[in-house]
Amino acid sequence: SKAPVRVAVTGAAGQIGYSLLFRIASGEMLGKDQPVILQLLDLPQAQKAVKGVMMELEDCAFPLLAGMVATDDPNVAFKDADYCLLVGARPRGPGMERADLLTANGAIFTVQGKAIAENANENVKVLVVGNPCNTNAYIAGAAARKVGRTNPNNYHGMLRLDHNRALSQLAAKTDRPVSSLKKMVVWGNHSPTMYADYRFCTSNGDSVKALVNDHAWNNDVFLPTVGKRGAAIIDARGLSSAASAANAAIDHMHDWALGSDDWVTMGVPSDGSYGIPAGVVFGFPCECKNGDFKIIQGLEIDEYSREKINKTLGELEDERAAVADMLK
Ligand code: NAX
Repeated sequence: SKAPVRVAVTGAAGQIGYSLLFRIASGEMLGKDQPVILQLLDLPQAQKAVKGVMMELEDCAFPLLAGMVATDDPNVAFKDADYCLLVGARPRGPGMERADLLTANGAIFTVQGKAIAENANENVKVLVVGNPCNTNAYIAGAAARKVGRTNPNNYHGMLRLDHNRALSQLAAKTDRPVSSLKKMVVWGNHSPTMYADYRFCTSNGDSVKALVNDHAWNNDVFLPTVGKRGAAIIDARGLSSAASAANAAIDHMHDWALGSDDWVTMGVPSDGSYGIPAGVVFGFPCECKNGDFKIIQGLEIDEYSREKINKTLGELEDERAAVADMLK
């Protein structure tokens, strides 16, 4: 049987953690033949709650769960980690401006990026879920780059929830099963500015754009629905998306580790593709094979799409400028 791999999860006592950990331990992320050791990071005041989650994990008697560690020390949590899911982040408090949120999280993700680069497996794969996730991933990657050792391209932000939300909306609109939809992409930031783009999407070989054939629906219904879905969930549930966010994190890591037979949206550091400045963590269409990913090249960007892409890029450039001093 396979040797266990180490999966570090931050924010382990939080609501996404409560959905995520059980699915990792049951083998849904890395395969039903892959034992895992969970390394759980949370703040000192959350350690008791983490212990409670660990008790429940024990009570599941998961055959693949080969060990667990709880800690408030990033150097311990990321030690020899093969996968890191950075879920814990500073939420926006009352009276907190966007810039304050960026710098508060900047402080967390510089520390964690450095701790990962110093302690984790050299081939570590990192996914940032905690918001603002693109910029947090950019910060962690920049801190890691200073250390060296790990691959800066392996610091990702999570766009997969937006991707999955878009697929479900399109399935409903076209009356086709989600499983028939291929080649979806969400460009840009995980925020209402993201651009969910189904121009290349097919369903059993049919063009989804042709099936929908409704530009007004795209512009006035589809994009706002996907972009504001997080707020709609908070409004309905009184809490932010948790199980669906955990599901998207599982999907992202699963496909990255084990391969995808379709395009998947990943927030990855730009290599300059599609005119996105190098280093910006941006939602791109990707393909995964042999534990690696690559950005799909050569897609046509029409005028409408360029405008949408520029808008979400502008927001990311502003975020990047707001944290630039912290990364010197
Ligand atoms: P919770 O508030 O339930 O849990 C967060 C946990 O993180 C808490 O246990 C807290 O103690 C811990 N934490 C805070 N700072 C930490 C640090 N420096 N190191 C380790 N742990 C720390 O939030 P939850 O609902 O689980 O959401 C977590 C994050 O996911 C938030 O930033 C949220 O905005 C983000 N989301 C991202 C999504 C995405 O698609 N990228 C969607 C869902 C979600 O909104």
